[in-house]
Amino acid sequence: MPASSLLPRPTEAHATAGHFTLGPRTCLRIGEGAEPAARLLRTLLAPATGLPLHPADDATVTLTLDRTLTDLGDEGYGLTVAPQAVLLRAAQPTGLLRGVQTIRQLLPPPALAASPQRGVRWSLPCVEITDVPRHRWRGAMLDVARHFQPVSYLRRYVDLLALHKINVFHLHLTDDQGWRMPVAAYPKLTEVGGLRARPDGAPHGGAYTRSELAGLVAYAAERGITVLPEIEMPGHVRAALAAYPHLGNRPDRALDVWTRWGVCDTVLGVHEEVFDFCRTVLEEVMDVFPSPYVHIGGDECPVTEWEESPQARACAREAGLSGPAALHGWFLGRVGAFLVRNGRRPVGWAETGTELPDGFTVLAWRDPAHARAAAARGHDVVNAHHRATYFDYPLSDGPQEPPGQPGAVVGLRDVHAHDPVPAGADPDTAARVLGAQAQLWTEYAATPARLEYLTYPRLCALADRTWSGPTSWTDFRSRLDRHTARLDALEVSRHP
Ligand code: TNX
Repeated sequence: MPASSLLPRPTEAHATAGHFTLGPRTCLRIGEGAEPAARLLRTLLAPATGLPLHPADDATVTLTLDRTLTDLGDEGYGLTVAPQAVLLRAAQPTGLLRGVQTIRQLLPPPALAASPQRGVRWSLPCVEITDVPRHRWRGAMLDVARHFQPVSYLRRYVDLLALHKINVFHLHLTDDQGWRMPVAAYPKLTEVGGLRARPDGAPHGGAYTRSELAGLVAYAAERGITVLPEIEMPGHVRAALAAYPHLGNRPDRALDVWTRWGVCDTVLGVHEEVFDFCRTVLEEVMDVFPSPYVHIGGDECPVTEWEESPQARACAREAGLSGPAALHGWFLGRVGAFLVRNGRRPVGWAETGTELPDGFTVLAWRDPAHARAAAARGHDVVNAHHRATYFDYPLSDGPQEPPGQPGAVVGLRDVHAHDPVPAGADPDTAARVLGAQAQLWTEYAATPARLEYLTYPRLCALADRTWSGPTSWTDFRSRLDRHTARLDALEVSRHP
């Protein structure tokens, strides 16, 4: 496939004459530090091509690190394909992993298939590419709390993210309707909180094992992707309260794992047992997930229970707060400080852009003004504006759309036009915008086929915008038309 079909679009690509063809005798020259990239290239190409790509010192395909190429940053790479040789270079190992995905896209689409493909010439067009991402946070969130997905599917999800050079896989692990991460000290979180009754009595449930999650983290790391874990607090915790009612505001009350969608009134209490719980859970999360960032939710937390609780009101008074509503920021500040003491950076959802404590990285979802406000206060910001990045919203309001999240439509064009830097941002504010991320909430999406239908091709547009910066709609469309052959080879579902 020509370089003009690459998605995301590389920073610079100059096509030259001729082809390089990979065959059974093609070998790899693997520089120091390039072993992970060589392994990934083999892993990705083996199923369809059967090519062994053995190592050899006089090989025609070279993968090498050159730490002096600092302009390439952590993720950039240079790729030269000439008739007799291929050279992939980067300053850092992750850059080589990105370049491997480009090599894969330059091959004919059957190279991406999961089964042996016969009679295909594995040729790459000659080209000179220098490629550096525009934004350093290019994320995709998957909500496995509302509908559980097996870890095998999460691995496929990661594979598809890697193809698009997405680098953050945000796993929404807990919510009112389900708790999916095991915590040794609190076994009922998954035993009780992992299972909910449906209104019709048919149960829905599931939880990961620790080793499945650790395996997923390693799998993602081999593809240059960080798994960002999210544990919701102090709201969106009904599943945890069903398991451990004493963590709430009314310990005498038995609650079920929530069977409805929306914002639930029941939230964590504010007492020391709750902070013990949060620390214990997050210690286990940090053990399993090496991500420098840990997400602790913070969204949609009604304060009615705190207002009605003498204990919460007293806590607010003792902390010198204006009232129970201020416990939200105070709570997140305490837990955030715990993460910071452990060398991690807390992340939270912004409701207004001004309510998260200092030091939080903010996912601004409701309004571009919130992204601006958060950045102006000194927060690092990831733009997750719902009207461009909520892939649970329908793609169109056409009759062919299955019933889904009621809300605004997010069309492919909306995603493509989504600038991570909000309009009107001054240069200081713009510098604090790390990038953008897609959200797939799963109230109305239970099956892998539906998840993929909602994710692609919209994620292609988000990947293009965050890696390449602005591209023209016509250019994007023509690349996407050819990229579709790759998605087809990977059997990405295009029907709900
Ligand atoms: C709002 S955005 C939520 C989620 C829902 C989503 C549905 C955010 C941080 N919270 O709990 O699933 O809307 O679109």
